[in-house]
Amino acid sequence: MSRFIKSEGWLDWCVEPSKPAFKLPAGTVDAHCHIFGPGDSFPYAPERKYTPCDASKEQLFALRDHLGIARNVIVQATCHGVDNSAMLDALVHADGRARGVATVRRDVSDAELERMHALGVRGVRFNFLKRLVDFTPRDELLEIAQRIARWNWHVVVYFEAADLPELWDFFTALPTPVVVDHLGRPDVTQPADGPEFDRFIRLMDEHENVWTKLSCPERLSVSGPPYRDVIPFARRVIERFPDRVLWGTDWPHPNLKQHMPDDGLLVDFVPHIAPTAEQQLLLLVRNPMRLYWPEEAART
Ligand code: 0GY
Repeated sequence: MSRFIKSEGWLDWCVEPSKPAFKLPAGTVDAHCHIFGPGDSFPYAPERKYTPCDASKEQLFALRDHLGIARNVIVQATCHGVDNSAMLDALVHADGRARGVATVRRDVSDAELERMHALGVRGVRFNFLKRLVDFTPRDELLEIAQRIARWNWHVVVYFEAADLPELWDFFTALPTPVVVDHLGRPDVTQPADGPEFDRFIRLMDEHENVWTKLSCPERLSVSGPPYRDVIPFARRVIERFPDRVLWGTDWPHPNLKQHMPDDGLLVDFVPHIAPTAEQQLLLLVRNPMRLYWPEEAART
């Protein structure tokens, strides 16, 4: 029995996902997933906003193999705060098949950044969702971004579409590649060619260092599975920026309220957003390799 009690209404990840009908290309990278604990080995942070069910590295690697994924990018989950040990432990045990995105504060030492780089961390995440994190001053974030640029890391940003105007100047001042989580979380009840999503497209148009993840249809969708209402948004982005998009499962899907997706069906969603073989190769293999394993990408 874990000493941690899950948040009320918590939905656990799907234990028996289906085998996808869509065959992922060889070398596919799941560029957005998390590890939760297990809490007894890697305790959840006191300042966390939710307490999840456990989701261990072994369970993540089993899902990877079941779905036909080759590699993972493990993004530090907010329930672990700035203690990156569960994520780093997963990198250590991944046989080189995982990279990480950490959460740090300005007091992180250069020695710690160096250590994390050696273990496979290639980015930091800045989170702007009030339900997930407390506010961090922009000057602190900018200082972190300037320091991590030295290791050729990038910044992953998570925000809601309605907050983009206020965050625009900060994002466009960042000196690194900037990877936007989950298509910038558009309101999919608005048109994909409407003013709100136009603003996001303009961000990517005007700033060639901005990338995005075509992830989380299950989180963005209002109509529910099979998430058809998300398709026009993802298609608009991949058609315009085919070499700056990533894909990820978002396993173990924190904080979903209505349903838990079958991860096999999330794989089967890929050809709906990336219909051509060329788009699939860029989205699933070439782009994430360029960002997370550039030394290998250069050889292929
Ligand atoms: C996601 C989305 C969420 C949570 C986190 O680190 C996290 O806690 O990222 C969310 O609740 O929307 O990307 O997994």
